[in-house]
Amino acid sequence: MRGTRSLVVLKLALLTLSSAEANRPRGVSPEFAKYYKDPTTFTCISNPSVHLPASLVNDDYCDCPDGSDEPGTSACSYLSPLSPITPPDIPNNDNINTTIALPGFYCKNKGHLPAYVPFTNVNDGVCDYDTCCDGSDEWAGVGGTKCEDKCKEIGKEWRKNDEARQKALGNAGKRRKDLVAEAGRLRKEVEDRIQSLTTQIEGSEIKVRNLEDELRDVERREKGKIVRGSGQRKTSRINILAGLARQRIDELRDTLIRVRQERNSSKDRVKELEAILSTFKEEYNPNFNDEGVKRAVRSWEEYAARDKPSDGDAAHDRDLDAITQPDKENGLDWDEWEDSEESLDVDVLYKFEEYLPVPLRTWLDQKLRDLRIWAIENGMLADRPSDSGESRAVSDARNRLESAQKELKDNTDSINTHREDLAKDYGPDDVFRALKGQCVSTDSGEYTYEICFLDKTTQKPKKGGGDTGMGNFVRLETIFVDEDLPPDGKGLGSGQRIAMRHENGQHCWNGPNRSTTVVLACAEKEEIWRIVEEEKCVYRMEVGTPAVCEIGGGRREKGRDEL
Ligand code: MAN
Repeated sequence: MRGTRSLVVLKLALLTLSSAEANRPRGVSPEFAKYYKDPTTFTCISNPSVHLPASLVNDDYCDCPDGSDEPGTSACSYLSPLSPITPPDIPNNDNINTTIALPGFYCKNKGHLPAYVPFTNVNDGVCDYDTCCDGSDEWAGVGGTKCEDKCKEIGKEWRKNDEARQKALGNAGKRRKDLVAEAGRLRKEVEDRIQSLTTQIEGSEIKVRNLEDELRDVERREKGKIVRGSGQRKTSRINILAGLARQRIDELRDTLIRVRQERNSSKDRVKELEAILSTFKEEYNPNFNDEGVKRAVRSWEEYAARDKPSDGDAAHDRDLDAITQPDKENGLDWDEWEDSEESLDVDVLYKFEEYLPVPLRTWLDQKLRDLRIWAIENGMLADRPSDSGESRAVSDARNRLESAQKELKDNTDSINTHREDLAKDYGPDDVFRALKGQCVSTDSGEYTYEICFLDKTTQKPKKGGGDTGMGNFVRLETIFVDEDLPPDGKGLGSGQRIAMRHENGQHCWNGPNRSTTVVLACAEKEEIWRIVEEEKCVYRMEVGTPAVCEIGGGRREKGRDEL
């Protein structure tokens, strides 16, 4: 069989033939029957000024410039064929005479779908069953060719496959609906997040403004505090005492730990020696009259008979364990005592206030602070020297402000990212949003290839070794493809297709950065069909997905509506 190469096939509704149509000349379709009605004269379809006797129709000689007098032979097949897909828009223009007026030889294909066969295939000695299942294209029996009518079985098989295709298409359509619904849900999630971030940002902005005010106030208030002497932070006697005590206790603890370790190791040695001596006593031979040995055994027996000191007091040991724990675990926080500022802000200047009634004391206190601030701000009094570091109150207020500012920045960054995401092209109905980050892979040659949708394509060597980036997703494109659809339907077919462009993959030695165009077509599920390295490090992946069904991914076999 000649396959689907350059065959002209039209899917037509089964028409009830009128008797006039039944009598039309060989190779004429119902669509063109009207031009062949006159039993005496034939007028060339595209060249109406040329009239011929009707007997010259199908006489195997090309008389009309548009070949319309030979609908059932190959006599005019040297003329340029009409576009197989565009329906014939026949121009009434005698100058256009090199294009054939008819789409091809019409096979009725009873029991299957009628179709046109190119005129070059008529009586060429080959049965074109894939388009002309009734074998009528070989009516002359050239070289003894006989093409029996196979439309019944071919039609049956086609209908079976068509049913499966329709079912697959139905499933794919359902899957696409689910994907669109999921994409809608994800979009809504982003919109909701933007909404809540907007509210949070408003709150954060107010918080930052308040904390800025607070910091200013605290700084101002702190300036009002009179600083002793040079202004350097002074350490009180209690702080010094706490520091010394801590140092001393640390020394004692370290010593205790060391002494316990030494004691334990001595205990172990004594045990070992006792074991040696008791074995010695058991095993020595008393028949040898060695005075030295006998004396030693006696001494050992006396030693062993004496009261042994108890083998350590477990409770005492536990106490020692507890004592040697860090002070914090014993409830003693030295930092508290060493850093205590309790007495720092008490200034001699204020001491007399203690003898005043409270309201008066408060008023006076405020006045003194204001006076001090005024003096500092007007250069009459020195501010806290910068090397004094800021007070805890100021640094606390600054920390609060900084963390609110950070929260505001994080929320602003996040809202911007979400807004950019909403503006991105996720394809028709936003459908690819639902596939984002989903990965599929397949083996091809020495590699496994992977696509993670809207993310990247990767080449992974099967024999181990590092993965190679084949490009990161940059945009969606629309491209035109024109390919034969394989029998299993896993291919691009012909027509406009959505493609995903991936660029800036790993650099190719002596070549460009790797890039991949992923061309999509309708399928029941996501799957990679084919990978081709079109040029060095320039890849093309053919991928099926329900996401593109019904929207320019529905596959059309060359000249035939497939889905
Ligand atoms: C690797 C693979 C190939 C590529 C060469 C180029 O082997 O990425 O696809 O052609 O590198 O050097």
